[in-house]
Amino acid sequence: MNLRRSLSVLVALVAVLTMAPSPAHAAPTVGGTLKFGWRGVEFFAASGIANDLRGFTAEDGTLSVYDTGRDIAIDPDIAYKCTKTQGQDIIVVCKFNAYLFFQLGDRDDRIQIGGPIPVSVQGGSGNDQLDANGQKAPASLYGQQGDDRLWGGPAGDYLDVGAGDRTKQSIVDYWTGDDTCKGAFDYSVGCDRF
Ligand SMILES: [Ca+2]
Ligand SMILES: [Ca+2]
Repeated sequence: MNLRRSLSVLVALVAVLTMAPSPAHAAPTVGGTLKFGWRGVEFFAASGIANDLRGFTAEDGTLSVYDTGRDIAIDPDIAYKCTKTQGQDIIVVCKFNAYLFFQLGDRDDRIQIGGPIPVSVQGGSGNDQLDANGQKAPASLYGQQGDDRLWGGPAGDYLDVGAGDRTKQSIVDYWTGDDTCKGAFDYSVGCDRF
């Protein structure tokens, strides 16, 4: 074996040895990032993701967020207030007496929110389903672009489907709160103001 051939074999061997082993389970995609901003604890979706989110709050200021089947990045500034548990879903729990805000970004997203702390959601582009049936405190839901469907909760909510095909957008609130409904829609239940 000449020197050139030996070197090429060595290079090939090093390349094989330094290749990352393929994990049994690929790391889940990151669905978005949690950070602290002027609206409270804010979730910003990563682009290109059809998010399937849950956001729950408790009386003691505990905020729990997960994006089904995905990971959530935590801004280093609030990492000391948050823990991440990895069960069937990766759940981020932050002890933070603040409002919760979600920006779902592009694609067709879904979110369910619930609890005693006010929550605000911006659906972004795509046909989104924003569900505040579990809320006790007021919800502010903005469908934004696309054809969106909103569900209010028991408090007085602000429900804005935004622009879109009014035959495909809807606002439904089966509760008694004093609800404001905005945007282009033909079908609604429980709106008190327009
Ligand atoms: Ca999204
Ligand atoms: Ca939308």
